[in-house]
Amino acid sequence: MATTTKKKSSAKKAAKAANNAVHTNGVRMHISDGIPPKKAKGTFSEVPGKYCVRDISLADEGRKLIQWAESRMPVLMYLREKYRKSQPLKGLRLAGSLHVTKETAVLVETFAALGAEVSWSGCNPLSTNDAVAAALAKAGISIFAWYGNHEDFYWCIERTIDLRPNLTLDDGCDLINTVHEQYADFARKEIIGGTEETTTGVQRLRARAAAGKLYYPVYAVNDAITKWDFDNVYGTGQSTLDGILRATSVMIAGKNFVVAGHGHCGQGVAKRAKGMGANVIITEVKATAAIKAVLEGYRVMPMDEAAKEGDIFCTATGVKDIIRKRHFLAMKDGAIVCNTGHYDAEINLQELAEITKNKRTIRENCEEYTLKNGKKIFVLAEGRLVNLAAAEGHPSEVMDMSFSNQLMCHLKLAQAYKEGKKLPNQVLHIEPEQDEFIAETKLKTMGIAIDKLTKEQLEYINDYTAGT
Ligand code: RBV
Repeated sequence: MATTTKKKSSAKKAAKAANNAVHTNGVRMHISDGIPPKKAKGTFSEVPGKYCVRDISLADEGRKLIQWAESRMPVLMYLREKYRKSQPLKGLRLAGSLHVTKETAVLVETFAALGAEVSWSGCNPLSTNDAVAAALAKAGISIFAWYGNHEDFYWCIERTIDLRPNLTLDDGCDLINTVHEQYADFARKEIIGGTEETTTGVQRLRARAAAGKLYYPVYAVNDAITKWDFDNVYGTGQSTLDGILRATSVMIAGKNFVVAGHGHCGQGVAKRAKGMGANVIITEVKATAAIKAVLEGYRVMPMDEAAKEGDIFCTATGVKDIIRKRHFLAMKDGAIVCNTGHYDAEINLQELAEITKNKRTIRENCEEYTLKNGKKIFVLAEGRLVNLAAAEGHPSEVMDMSFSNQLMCHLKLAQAYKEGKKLPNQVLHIEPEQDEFIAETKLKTMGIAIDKLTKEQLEYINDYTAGT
């Protein structure tokens, strides 16, 4: 008896040791104590410690999608070829948590082509393209992601941390938060730096840095001009309308389209809704953003008023409880409600449930709530980002610039590390030269030439004595 127990415990110890082994000879170095089981039932394609995706047989389908995206992401592909030979990321391990889309796959494979060992998870339960995830797994990327991952969201993130990353890439701070809250010592000692993709994530990061709780430097990729001025506006504008149409197929023209928030994302959604003939109504809390909306020709009013008028509602604020019980109660019968902000906190679905007598799925990503007052309200994609959950996220062409910024920031982190430079544990800004380079390269790939200032013009703009 005693011997068996001993045997069992030494076998357990050996398994643990194997799990904790250094990451050489293909043996993974787990920092968690073994691999805990995931909660989701059902069939998966899984190699413990290597990948867990929905169905590896979708890989060929996913590969074609990735190739399609590659052909529309010329700046990122140019950078891939430029650095392929010198392998600037060799010896580094990068963990990422960002929507598993065809565009993200191009970024992931670029990191791998430049020498990094990559592990990846999604950053939203509903944004993984299972075919793309399968293609990445088949190509040897360590990936833990599937569509509809509600139960094991953090399990997947933890599996990417098993790689003991030196670099992290976030969209919404879930990976950074996990590393900081659960592996603080590891974060302080072993992680060189990271990047953050989105507005809400950068807000979270700033709060963390202000509290003195940021343990490594992180580039705010979102704040690059070639990111927020394009991805947030044109990317969100197109993909959000795309998501609403795929989930509903309703006519946009003639509808009262309420956009909550007139920041970059809200501006994009409003522009495209207006372009399709909607009457746009904006709700805001910021006076300057509200004036901008007025001058764009939109009506601006509080949500309590807009709730009565809207046919379609889309939140884009990054703030919670934008649409709540009293708003639902005031809405017209048949109103459509969705969100395009990073988190699903903008529409209070708990309060909606409290006043609902019946709920059913009407079509993919479209749920009908029949209220106790008899009216029906339709919620898209469970209040999660409708552009990624119901459509494919932003188009490749615009992600080309966002992800080139991601790559260039990681190259900077790697270079600083190799040169022995210690960057401050702060939220780092993107240098203007990076934006210039990405914008110029993008223009070149579009075959568009622009003018150059002459020497005289340069002197003129720098001459403080010049007048009338
Ligand atoms: N986003 N990624 C995609 N196609 O891969 N689409 C949108 C894609 C990112 C975008 O950069 C935004 O900041 C973030 O998703 C919101 O989570």
